[in-house]
Amino acid sequence: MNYQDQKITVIGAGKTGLSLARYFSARGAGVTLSDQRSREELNLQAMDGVSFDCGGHTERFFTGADLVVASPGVPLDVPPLIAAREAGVPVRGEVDIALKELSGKLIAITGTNGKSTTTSLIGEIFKAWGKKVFVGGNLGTPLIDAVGEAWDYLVVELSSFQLEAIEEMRPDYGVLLNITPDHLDRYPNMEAYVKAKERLFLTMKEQGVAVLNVDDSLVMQAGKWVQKGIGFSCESPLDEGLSLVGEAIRVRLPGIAADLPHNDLLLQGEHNRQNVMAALIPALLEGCPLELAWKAVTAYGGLPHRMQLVARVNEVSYFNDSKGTNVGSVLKSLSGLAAPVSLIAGGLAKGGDFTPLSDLVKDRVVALILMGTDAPLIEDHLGQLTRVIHVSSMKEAVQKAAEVTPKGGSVLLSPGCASFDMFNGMADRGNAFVNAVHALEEAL
Ligand code: UMA
Ligand code: ADP
Repeated sequence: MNYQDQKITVIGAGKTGLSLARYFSARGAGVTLSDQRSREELNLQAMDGVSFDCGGHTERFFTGADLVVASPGVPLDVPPLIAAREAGVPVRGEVDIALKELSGKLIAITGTNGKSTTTSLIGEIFKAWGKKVFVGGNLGTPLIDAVGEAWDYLVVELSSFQLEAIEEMRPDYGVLLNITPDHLDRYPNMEAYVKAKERLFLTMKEQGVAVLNVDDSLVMQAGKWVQKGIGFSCESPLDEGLSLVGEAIRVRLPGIAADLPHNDLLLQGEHNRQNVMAALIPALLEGCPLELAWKAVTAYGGLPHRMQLVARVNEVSYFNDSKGTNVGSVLKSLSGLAAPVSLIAGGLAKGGDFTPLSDLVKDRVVALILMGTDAPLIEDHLGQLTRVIHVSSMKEAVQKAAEVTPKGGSVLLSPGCASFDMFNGMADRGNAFVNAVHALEEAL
């Protein structure tokens, strides 16, 4: 694309914003990188062709630009973006900008939970098949970083935030895993969140295939936008699609009929079987040999910070599920563990309602160890069901858990919240847990 001499403002100087600024300046544009945080706080180094507008957003850089591009974490209704639109300046998202220059089949993955696992699984299958594949998006590497190379496949995790800004994307496959409440601090209500997820399909190519979780009514509602859908289900056997039948994943796709023993998978839990089924569909429809695809998914051990067994100390198992950042994911993770469990939770609840955890907490949780901004809210929703212990650090949380968890039990970090009130992201929080568990081991 030719951006020579264009005035382009990028809002948000995180990973995506920095990549966008580099991308546009390399193409001859005059770039302004704008962030509400100060340059010192952001620790921004000088960049060729890029000027900074930090510590707030100066309106003229938005109203006077030829193009404004928003980072995913910036809501599309913040005043500078409204001002740009009112001045007739186009406001775009990173994904549309990147796709203008990328070739290769596009497999886009979204859902409230399971996106990163499914995206990685699809990447593993296509790599094992010998394809040149970009794996990224919300997973961590901005899609704009894929520009400049020729890819066979682009496997892209998309958040609802990214989907909001998408207008031109034409996925060959759109995978929608599930929709449960999340990000209700950014969206006015659940309906608005569902609408953002539905955008995955609004721009689908006519020949594009939607991969749909048949067991999830909100997913199926969103699927009404598509011409061609292939389902996966844990609840009902499917004549076409992938489904769990007894101990097997039943595969029924054009020209393929097989039953695969799901006990072969390293990934544990029904939710991971859903992720595996969703991942297999695009690969098999693209012609990847079933044996090869199955070998890749059965060898896959999962990403860190998702139900990772850190250690067994004093006959208690410690699980790191720091990526459990909403109530739906805690529900799945806690369901996978037998009583007695000490649950470490808390942080920024994003408008979440914790009461759907009530039955599991009552039956399995011996101690609810709470930290962070929304600890009082979680106590309010669940505190009457079990013992509550308030802590102010991860180290203290793990020490308390070690004191109160009976032998044979588990300690689960699955916060149901974002981490940014106390940590530098979910990985930082997970690492703090892992370190605290290792410190327990060393103290033995
Ligand atoms: N900012 C402003 N003005 C505002 C709001 C924010 O200037 O009005 C600034 C902040 O001060 C900050 C910057 O915007 O400096 C952050 O931008 P960003 O949040 O888009 O951060 P990136 O580092 O670019 O990360 C984004 C995704 N972050 C979010 O969507 C919140 C990353 O997903 C993604 O990996 C990365 O792009 C690459 O694509 C993270 C995430 O938490 C993992 N995603 C959410 C989730 O999975 O639940 C959606
Ligand atoms: P995401 O990228 O959507 O946050 P991850 O694959 O990183 O999803 O998994 C995050 C957490 O969500 C996991 O630790 C697990 O607790 C839960 N989870 C994973 N897959 C699913 C699924 N298909 N349905 C519900 N919960 C899931």
